[in-house]
Amino acid sequence: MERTFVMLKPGSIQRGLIGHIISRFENRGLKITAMKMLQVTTELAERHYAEHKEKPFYESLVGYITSGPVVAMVLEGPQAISVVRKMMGATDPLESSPGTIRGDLGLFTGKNIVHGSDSEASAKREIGLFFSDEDFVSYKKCDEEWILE
Ligand code: IDP
Ligand code: MG
Repeated sequence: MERTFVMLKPGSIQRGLIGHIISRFENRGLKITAMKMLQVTTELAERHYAEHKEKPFYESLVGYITSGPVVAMVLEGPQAISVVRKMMGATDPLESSPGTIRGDLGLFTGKNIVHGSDSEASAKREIGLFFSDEDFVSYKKCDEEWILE
């Protein structure tokens, strides 16, 4: 099974959308294997968004992600990385289809309310930034036989 890193950005928490967004992933059949709420430090934000360091929006991006608590999690499932990216929708909520998380729950790119890894390499790197081995719980969900083939 593939693992991906998902982060509910500060707007999700402030707007009371934690449960709603997590429900979408649960309802899809993805399995949560690690999860925590935390305040992202500037140092962690800079490492997480290192690829965007030269972009004009970098400072506001780091400012937003450190502006309040986030909920970070690892989701597991078949092709979890692309499944989550499709569920999130486009980076710009105005370009995201209705039915996607970003398309249903926001209007501005700088405040799109969820992050998901964009590749296997990013997933591995981002999971490593936020979680250590002991944060993972290994368990079987009783609905797996009704979801997985
Ligand atoms: P992604 O989150 O869909 O992978 P990235 O290009 O990796 O998109 O950008 C990371 C985050 O930076 C986006 O989710 C968004 O919050 C923010 N961002 C990207 N492009 C812009 C922009 O043009 N203006 C403001 N914020 C942006
Ligand atoms: Mg990205």
